[in-house]
Amino acid sequence: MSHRTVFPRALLYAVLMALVAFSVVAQAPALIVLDAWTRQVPGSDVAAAYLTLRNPTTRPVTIVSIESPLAEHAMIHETKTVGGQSQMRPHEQLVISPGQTVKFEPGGLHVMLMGLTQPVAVGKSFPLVLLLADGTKVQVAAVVRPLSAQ
Ligand SMILES: [Cu+2]
Repeated sequence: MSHRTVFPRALLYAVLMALVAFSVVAQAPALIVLDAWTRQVPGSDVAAAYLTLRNPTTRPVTIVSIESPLAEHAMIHETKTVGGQSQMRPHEQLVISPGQTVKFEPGGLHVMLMGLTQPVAVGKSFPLVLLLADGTKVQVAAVVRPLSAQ
């Protein structure tokens, strides 16, 4: 067998393996995101978003950052009551254990959206992008609910 016939076969094999790898990744999401929403706060340029994260894999999943085209800056915050006072603190990295579900909800973990670039009407949604430690980006649509939503 000459070198000329071997090379294209190797290339074809590499392309096929890449396609197989891609389809495996597409079938097994690294992170399941459910029920993403935010409260509309008229006149405010900050908002908190909530969601539920589930790790369906057998490895820990680490969220390193969150972004949204709607906000100049987004980060994970945690509300804690210290000495009877409610305080918010940045929560740097969030590690979700295999099989674990983490709920962001009012009074606890939330996505802090700062510098909102445009108002979003109740009932509409906007993208939130979660960046994982392995470089994967997970995009979800967060629904805007009225100020009274719990
Ligand atoms: Cu906050």
